[in-house]
Formats: sequence, C-alpha cells, structure tokens
Amino acid sequence: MAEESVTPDPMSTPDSTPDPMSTPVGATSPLAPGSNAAPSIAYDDLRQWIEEARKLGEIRQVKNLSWQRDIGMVAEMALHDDAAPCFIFEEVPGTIKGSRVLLNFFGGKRKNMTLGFPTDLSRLELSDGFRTHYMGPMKRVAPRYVNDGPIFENVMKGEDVDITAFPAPQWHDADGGRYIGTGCFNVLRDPDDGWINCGTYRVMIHDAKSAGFYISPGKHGRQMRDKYKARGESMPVAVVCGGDPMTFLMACSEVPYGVSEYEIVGGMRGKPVDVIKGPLTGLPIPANAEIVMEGFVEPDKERIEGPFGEWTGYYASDLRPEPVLDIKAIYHRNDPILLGCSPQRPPDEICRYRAVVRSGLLRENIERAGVPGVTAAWAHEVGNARLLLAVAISQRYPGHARQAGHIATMCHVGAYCGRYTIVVDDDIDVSNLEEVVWALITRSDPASSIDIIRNAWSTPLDPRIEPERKEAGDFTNSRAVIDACRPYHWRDRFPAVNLPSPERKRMALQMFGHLFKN
Ligand SMILES: Cc1cc2nc3c(=O)[nH]c(=O)nc-3n(C[C@H](O)[C@H](O)[C@H](O)COP(=O)(O)O)c2cc1C
Ligand SMILES: [Mn+2]
Repeated sequence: MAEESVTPDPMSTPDSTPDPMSTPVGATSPLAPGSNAAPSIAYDDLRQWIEEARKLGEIRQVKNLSWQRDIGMVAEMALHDDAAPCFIFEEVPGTIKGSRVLLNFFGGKRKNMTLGFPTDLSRLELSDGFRTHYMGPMKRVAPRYVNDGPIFENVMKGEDVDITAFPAPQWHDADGGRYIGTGCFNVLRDPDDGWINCGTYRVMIHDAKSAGFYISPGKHGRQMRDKYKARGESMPVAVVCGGDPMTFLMACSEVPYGVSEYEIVGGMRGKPVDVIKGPLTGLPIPANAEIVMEGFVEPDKERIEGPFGEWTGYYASDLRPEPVLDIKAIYHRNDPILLGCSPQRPPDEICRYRAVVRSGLLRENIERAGVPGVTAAWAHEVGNARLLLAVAISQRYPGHARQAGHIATMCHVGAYCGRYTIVVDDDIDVSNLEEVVWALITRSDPASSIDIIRNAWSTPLDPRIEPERKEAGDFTNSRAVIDACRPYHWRDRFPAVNLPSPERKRMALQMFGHLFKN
C-alpha cells in the first residue's frame, strides 16, 4: 500500500511538538472513573470503523433505497434515536456501482468505541475522558506524507468528472439540492502562513463538475477564503467525504487557530495521519479516505447555495450566492462510502457527538483561561452544543461565578452562536437539563443574576436575528450569562437542599432497595 515519502510537510510542525499552551489541566476527574485507563482508537479509516461497529452488532445494511427521497426519510427517523443502528445504504439506484451511504455513526455503544473508550462510560464520563486524555495534553503529531493509497483506486479527471454519480441524498424535502458534503471536511491552506485547516462545511451539488459550500463568517476556513478573495486569487480546495470518523470529529470542532486538525488527530492516535499531496492542489488528502474532490474556487464566481435544513432546527439563512468549487478531479476507493451527517431539529445525532466533544473542549478552554474550581461543563444537546451552556464551579471568591460564565460564553468553543450560559454550584449535574433548570429557577434572581453581552459573534444561520439586520450584513446576537449559584456572600445562609445525605442514601438503599426489585 502506501509508501513513506521523503518530503516532509513544510507547513506543519515537527512530530510531537509540544503546544506552548498545553499545560495539562485537571488531569483526573472524579466524574470519570474510567478516564485513567488510556483510550485506544481501534480504527484508522471508515472501513475499519465499520468492522468495529459490526462487532458491537450495530450495523444495518439496507439495499435499494432512493437518494431522491428514501434515505432522507430514514435519516429523519434514525437520527433522533440514540438506539437506532448505524445504517449503510447499498445499491442506491442510479449511482456508481458499489457506492454506499453511511448514516448515524454516533449512537449506541459505538459512540464510546469511536472515541476509543470502554462502552460502559456515561456521556459525561466519555466527555471527561476525551478532555483529560486528548484535549488537556493536546499533543500534536504532524501528518506523514505517503505517495499512494486506496483513495487513488479510481480517478475521474477532466471530462469524466461527475459528482452527481455518487449517492448524495436529498436530505430534507425543502433543501435546495443534494448535499454530498455533510459528514465531510474541506482542506484549505492559509495563503499567508501556509498552515493547513480541515473544517466541516456543507457542500451542495450544483452540477456534474461544480459544487457550492457555505462557511459562516469567522470560521478558520472562512478567514482563509476571505483572504484569497481579497487577493483576487483562486483558492485550492480538497473536499474529503468519508474520511475516518475521528478526523471528521476534529474537523467540526474548535481546534485552535493556526493548528492543523490533522496534527491533533495524530496526537490523539499517537501516530501520524497518512496523507498524500493532492496532484492538482498540493493539499494533503487522507490516503485512506473514501471520496475526495479536488478543485479551485475563483474569487468572483458565485452561485445560489441552499437552503439547507440546519442544526438550529430551521432554514434560517436566506438563499444566498456562495462560492463555487470547480471540481477538476475526483478520487475514490472501490465501492466508496459517503459519510452522511444530515442535521435535524435538535437533539439529533450531531448534538450527540458535539455535546461530548465540545463539552470537553469547553471545560478545557475555561480552565486554560485561568478559571479555578471548574468541576464540570456541558454544552447541551438541545442547543446543538452551542445555544445553551452549563458550567459547574466550586465557588472560591466573590465574582468567581461571573468570571466562569463570561469566559465560557466568549472562549473559542462558546463564542460562536451561543445564547444562554448558566453557571451552577458543583452539587448540580450540569449534563442533566432538569437539575440545571432547577438551579436556575431556585438560585438565580432575574433582576440581579443576568449579565447581557451584546454584538457577539453569530451567523446568518441564527434564527433570531431580524431579517433587516441580516440583510444589512449584521450577524451578531446577544448573550445572557446567568449566575445560578448560591450568592457567594450569603451562601452559608442559603436554605439547605431537601435531599438525603449520601450516608442516608446508602442506608436507604441497603435497607429498602429490595422493595424496588421485581
Ligand atoms: C455535520 C456538520 C455540518 C457543518 N456544516 C457547517 C457549515 O455548513 N458551515 C460552517 O461554517 N460550519 C459548519 N459546521 C461547523 C464547523 O464544522 C465547525 O464550526 C468547525 O469548528 C469549523 O472549523 P474551522 O474553524 O477550522 O473552520 C458543521 C458541523 C457539522 C458537525
Ligand atoms: Mn480549524
């Protein structure tokens, strides 16, 4: 298979370069009993991942459903159900022989397997394990350049390029087109510094040789796109559909600016990601991805993209002209698999993985900003891990709760399209929506506990920005930072909680537990 290349990537840091910001914080957590055992990621690509999920009995193969309607209909049912299997749709009529669509990868026991942890950890424990083992150390291992790989088993070039031949579904009835890019990522190179960014942005098929993609203002990929446009230069792009699930998860997460997502995945795996220099763009593409498109975006070429049923649960951005990717080549493995992650009204599959990954990153971000005493953080599923954040602290000084709340709201993970941040005491389980709301309604005082932040970073996808402001290009929103902790200066006189002590709870279980068994 792939052969090691002699050319090191000039753009990436040497193997295992320590991140200057990476002092490990909160190395262990009482919430994650399993987090001391080192995780182990059992797959390198999507096919190996499928074999692991199959061992768990969670793969269901279905033949002969249409991309026009059927796959989208199954998606709408399956993605709201954590217990639903991972579907592989085969023999989709009218598409390349052997091509497939994979849906609902992050559910059931395979969630923990995907991140390399035992299947019995709760989602809070999983998130905490993710943070302490991967994000706290944030090791970086540069990708390894190889000369060949299974991605080149099939090549379409020039006149042969036909993106419509792949089984990209019409995900929702009212979408403006077929979205081939959902569980995908775009590889871009910064025109100033040359660093490589991988980011997940939706990709719609325009026709056989062109696609549209949408990047919200402020994303790393958008900053790069804006630079190419300002220079009047064409932008090389590689779109990876069906990369390995771990690379996908990091491409849709808040990895620090200037750091390649490939390096983070290498650090998590403890070995480099194998990439090949794209023949046309020179961009690093995973040697074992399923489908990769290579092409260029010309600075002044735009076409209407969307609408697309988005992660907020709405069609919120108007039809708008977006850049066009002129596809110059498509590479794919034999019997290629398209990874599909179509957004549904929350909570859905996307919320499942985003809550686990982003909650870990959120706590990491808050601690790195120097806030002590953070005991847990949860980016709630109902807000797609963005619109509702909860942070628990063990209060140490006056103003501590506001500090934690403002930083959670404005750190890299919290800043984009948030709405409400609730800070609670450490007796509250932040991942339990009812406990958080109970703290909110009993420990906060609306007149004095809420700070408002105005003109914060949001997006055309935000359903609560007035149409007039959107038309004027103002995509900012406001935030509420809610202090739902017992007020610091009289916390000792706050009424006691009506719950049994741990000792009484243990005794009750011992004495009366049998009454609850069948
Ligand atoms: C399934 C899925 C689809 C996404 N689609 C988009 C999109 O169309 N546009 C966008 O700006 N962000 C989208 N995101 C979010 C970005 O991937 C995420 O903000 C990421 O951190 C951006 O990376 P970057 O800052 O390196 O550009 C999507 C995320 C997921 C999970
Ligand atoms: Mn990035």
